[in-house]
Amino acid sequence: MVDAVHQATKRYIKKNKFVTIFGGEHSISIGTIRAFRDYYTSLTVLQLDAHADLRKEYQGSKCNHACAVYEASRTTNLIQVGIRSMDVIETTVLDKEKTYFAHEMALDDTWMDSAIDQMTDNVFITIDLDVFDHSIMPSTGTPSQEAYFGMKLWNF
Ligand SMILES: [Mn+2]
Repeated sequence: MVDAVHQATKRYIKKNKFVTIFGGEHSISIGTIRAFRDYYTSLTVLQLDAHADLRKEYQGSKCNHACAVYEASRTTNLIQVGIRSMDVIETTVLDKEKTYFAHEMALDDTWMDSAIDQMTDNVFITIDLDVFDHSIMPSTGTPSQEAYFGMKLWNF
């Protein structure tokens, strides 16, 4: 599936389309990011997500949604925003300088300028809807508690 998504995404980039992809879950980003990396040097991946998704492998697969940006963390300029959940193993991969945790974002909005300053000219944005507060987005596959990010983003 990852390879098929990779090839299909490349086809549309080649046609000069503005490629937007909707996945049933986050593993769709693995092949998509590969395709953008094929075309853009110094690619930034901006990930909006409650979860770090930095596991090298999960439940016997490197293509699990829990691994969605592991490869990107090795091959692109990955910036993670809204993170509030991860496994301890992911802290060995996570770049604290480029990770904006929800509980810190709620108290200090300088993260926005800081994140923008870290971006290159070519930015691929991936949004996991569980980054939003449950009150806005209640039916995600792996909901994460703590409502700070949604509250701050939407000024509730
Ligand atoms: Mn998530």
